[in-house]
Amino acid sequence: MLNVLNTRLDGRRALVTGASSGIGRATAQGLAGLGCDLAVVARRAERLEALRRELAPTGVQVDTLAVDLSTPDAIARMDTAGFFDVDILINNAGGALGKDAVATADVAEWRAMIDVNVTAAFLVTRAVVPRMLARGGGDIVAISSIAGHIPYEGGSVYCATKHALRAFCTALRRETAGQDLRVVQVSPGMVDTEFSAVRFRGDQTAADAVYAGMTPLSAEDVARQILWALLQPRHVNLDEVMVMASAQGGVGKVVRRQ
Ligand code: 8X3
Repeated sequence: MLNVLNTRLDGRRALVTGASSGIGRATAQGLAGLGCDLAVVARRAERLEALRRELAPTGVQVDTLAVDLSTPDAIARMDTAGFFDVDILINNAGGALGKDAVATADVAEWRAMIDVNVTAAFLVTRAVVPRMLARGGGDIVAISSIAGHIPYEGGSVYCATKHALRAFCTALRRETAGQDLRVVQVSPGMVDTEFSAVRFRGDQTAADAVYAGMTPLSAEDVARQILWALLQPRHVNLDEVMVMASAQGGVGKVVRRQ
């Protein structure tokens, strides 16, 4: 008889970047519910503190560090805080800025996306992997996007960052195969988080229009995929998960209610 997975993550510790909202926050909540201790990172200290208070009843240890991953000392600060000594990394921080064509895009926004979506994700992984290998294994989960599979107009650099993350994770997966280090990529489509409000620079009307007339994924929907991958037996590596709302048939293909 095949049973659904019924395991927990007691005694393990996860580093979650971008944990103050959206997919990162929902994943942190889910991990805590499974008994996993947390090291959570985000820019907004008050949000991290609220998360820590919210998770107190679970009894797990929640260590918080307010840090902007695009700053030069971010990695050193995380190292000093002991945030790289973990069994699980949820590489979630990142986002899209703008939806402009290459000809008119804001170069500062390009740099900001590359700094967090690419450079910080790579550096955090670089810091964690040797420690995981020394401990005998671990799990790296990268929150990518369908934009990492299919580029679209107005998303040149955002899509490029997610393609870069995907290439990096695929190479890491090949390098560490057989060492009990699982590398999982989760690529969501449309998720109703702060993603679009940030992309449209706080224009909530434009952000709401993205999800008008359809039911997008929630942050919890994506977190569930992450937890599912982590709860697999250790010999099972769920390499890539692409997840979209049922109303989204692919990039740019959305069926909206009339
Ligand atoms: C989020 C999905 O389609 O806006 O990464 O790029 S999309």
